[in-house]
Amino acid sequence: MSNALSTLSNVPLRPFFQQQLSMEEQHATHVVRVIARHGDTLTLLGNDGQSSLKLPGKWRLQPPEEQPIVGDWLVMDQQNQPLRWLERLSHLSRKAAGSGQQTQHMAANIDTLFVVSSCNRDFNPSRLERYLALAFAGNVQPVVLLTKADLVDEPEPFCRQVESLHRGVVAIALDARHPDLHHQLGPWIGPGESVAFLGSSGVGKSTLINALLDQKSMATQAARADDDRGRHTTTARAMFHMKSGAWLLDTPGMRELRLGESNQGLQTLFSDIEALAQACQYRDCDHERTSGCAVLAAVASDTLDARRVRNYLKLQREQTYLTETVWQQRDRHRQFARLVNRVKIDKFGKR
Ligand SMILES: Nc1nc2c(ncn2[C@@H]2O[C@H](COP(=O)(O)OP(=O)(O)OP(=O)(O)O)[C@@H](O)[C@H]2O)c(=O)[nH]1
Ligand SMILES: [Zn+2]
Repeated sequence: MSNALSTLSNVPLRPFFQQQLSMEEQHATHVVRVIARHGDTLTLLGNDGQSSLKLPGKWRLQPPEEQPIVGDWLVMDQQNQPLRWLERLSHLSRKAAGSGQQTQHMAANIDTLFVVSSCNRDFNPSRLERYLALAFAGNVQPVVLLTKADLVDEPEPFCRQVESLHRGVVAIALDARHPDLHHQLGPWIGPGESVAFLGSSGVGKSTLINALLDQKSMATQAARADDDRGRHTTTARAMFHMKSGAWLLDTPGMRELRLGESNQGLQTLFSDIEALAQACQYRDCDHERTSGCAVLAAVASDTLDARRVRNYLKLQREQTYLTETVWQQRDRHRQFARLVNRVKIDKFGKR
């Protein structure tokens, strides 16, 4: 099965993962990476190439958050059976579109999330904040790529605006079709790095990805692999080699994400607002109408951007909505119905 395209490109395992292996394990086991998952079947890539593995019973019975996902590193014994997976460096998850409460565990061990927006029509700081929160929630470094820089006179102000959203956020304005792309993204796409792209439709994600991917690796994306019984199966991969030696994680639906359930991302992104809120007069201040609100005072004195506060409150409401249980949701709907009834009675004097 071994061929140059489908091996781990000779990049040594990162120290973060390496140090999780005992001395004994370093001799008696090997690690492989999960590069796709379809139902209970994992596609694995190791130094010997690609293989399939039916999820062992001990894992199948676990809740989804305790099962291996794309990007995980598995420790395999000498019989090629999985022992465990290594602690994750990062973990991107989202709420499944349209399915209410379900969390989808998208990818593990992504180093950089390229958040793609364009300098013109798509540019929207509130949407960018949503993506940044998602990256922070998963412990992934976000890098904002502002495409279509060639279509505006001055792309720099867009970059400054993005960088003002959160300390340390890097924004790069570029033409996605420019041959110099590899150089511009060089710091994040070195050998062994794992990256993913995220952004609205039409901003240039496919253009970027097609330029960066190793096209020969794309051709093998539906590679045939042996499953655990030696049968041949056809598997669609979710991770691809880039020309630079980095890994691209790309699954259908990966490019458009909604917020996950972790509150951590919002806390990181809006830490200044949360710090201010400590000084609000009431602990349950809604930062909208409550008197003695330190956040509103900061907006009034122009030291805090009103748009950011609005987006913070909006994303927080969304989060609350996403994480409430079915029972809490039912309760909220009932309360709302009661409120509507009361208004009707007040207004029309009848039910
Ligand atoms: N002028 C210019 N055009 C660009 C740039 N990036 C992308 N485009 C064009 O914008 C259009 C949309 O680009 P895509 O790469 O298909 O966008 P996408 O984000 O993949 O869109 P979806 O596939 O719908 O998610 C194409 O016609 C690209 O050639 C850029 O930096 N400058
Ligand atoms: Zn307040």
